[in-house]
Amino acid sequence: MFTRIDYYAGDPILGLMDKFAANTNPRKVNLGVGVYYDENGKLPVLECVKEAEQRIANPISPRPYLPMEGLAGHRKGCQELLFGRDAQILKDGLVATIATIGGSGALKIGAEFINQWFPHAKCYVSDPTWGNHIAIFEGSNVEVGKYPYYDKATGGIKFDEMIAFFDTLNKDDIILLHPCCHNPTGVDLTKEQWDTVLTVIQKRGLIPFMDIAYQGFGEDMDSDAYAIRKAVDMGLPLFVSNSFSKNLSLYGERVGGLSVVCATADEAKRVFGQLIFGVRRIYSSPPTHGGRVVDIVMNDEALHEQWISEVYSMRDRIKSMRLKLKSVLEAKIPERNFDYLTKQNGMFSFTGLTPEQVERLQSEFGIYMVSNSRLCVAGLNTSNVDYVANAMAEVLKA
Ligand code: KET
Repeated sequence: MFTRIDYYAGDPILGLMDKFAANTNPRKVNLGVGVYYDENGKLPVLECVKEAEQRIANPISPRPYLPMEGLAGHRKGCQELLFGRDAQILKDGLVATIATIGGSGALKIGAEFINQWFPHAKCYVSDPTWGNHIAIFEGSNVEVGKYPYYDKATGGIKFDEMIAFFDTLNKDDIILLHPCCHNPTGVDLTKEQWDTVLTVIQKRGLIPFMDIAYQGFGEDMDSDAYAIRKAVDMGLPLFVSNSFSKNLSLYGERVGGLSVVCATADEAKRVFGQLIFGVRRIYSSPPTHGGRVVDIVMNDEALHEQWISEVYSMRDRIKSMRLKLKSVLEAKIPERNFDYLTKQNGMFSFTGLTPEQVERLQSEFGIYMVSNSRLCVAGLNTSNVDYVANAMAEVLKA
């Protein structure tokens, strides 16, 4: 019956975790998946999360079905983080927000909505992008195309080409954007460039879909949301998927949100209804635990403040690792330019290593990065950064 079923080649990012676990090299380093490890190489539990967990556990509370849209406090937390606490659109009821199963769940519900209500729209993603963007939209029968983005030659952005490309697209086409900490390149648009991008989007009647999975890891919570808030100021329709996997270190709890900014409160009500109907027919309603943690941390003033400072210390540690990696590589290979390491933002660095060099790092040194040369800087620490830098220098010089 099932012999005609294709074998699955495995996921290029998540598959690395199994390979890493199976490697017996005591010096092995995991720089594959986008996960933040602390200075001791451990996955942290944030202090604000520990406190929220204590409150949830004392007393242990029942587990009812949540509403299809998730907890009100989780949704409010997403909205205030993305649009700002005092945003007028929130007061006016223009935003339909649901709690989702991670950022991935938000993308999936958004893709299903687009397929149903904008069946002729194509979705354009940056070249390159997070591979699952393409899989999720295609999996919802939305046709996916690529727009010019990363410029290999300069390590910057093909900005003029990108703008010219947007200027050829059709009304209602979806433009998937990374508001901060672009995955996989770490190369972000400047504020001025965002303004230009959003102006073309507005002029051609395109719909921005902003996927923000690293808010707080770039500059700060507000600056990282610049593109989102600018689109709102310009009165654009807008989809935003957000993830708490990284900035709350809650990967396995699968918490995120999907927000759709509408022109009127009535539109927002219609969209909200269709989003929760989408949830109902895919997984019915979200789980309780992660939503409760998000609700507590986002809505308790003191815990929220503590959370922000914890995110910023993760951000700063990543930045210090960028500097350290750069200085060792520069000393080893003075003729090569490693400025990209400190110019790029967020968890990732696009190193430009060839697939063969990435493979050598894996087999000879037990160092895992994605085959497209993406290195997760958040997996480095003072104990392994020299080892990684030396290994990189060795494969680069060969
Ligand atoms: N969007 C982006 C841009 C992203 O990098 C990830 C995860 C997600 C959404 C998904 O978020 P989640 O809340 O986990 O559903 N990226 C890392 C993990 C992965 O591939 O799933 C990564 O790129 O390594």
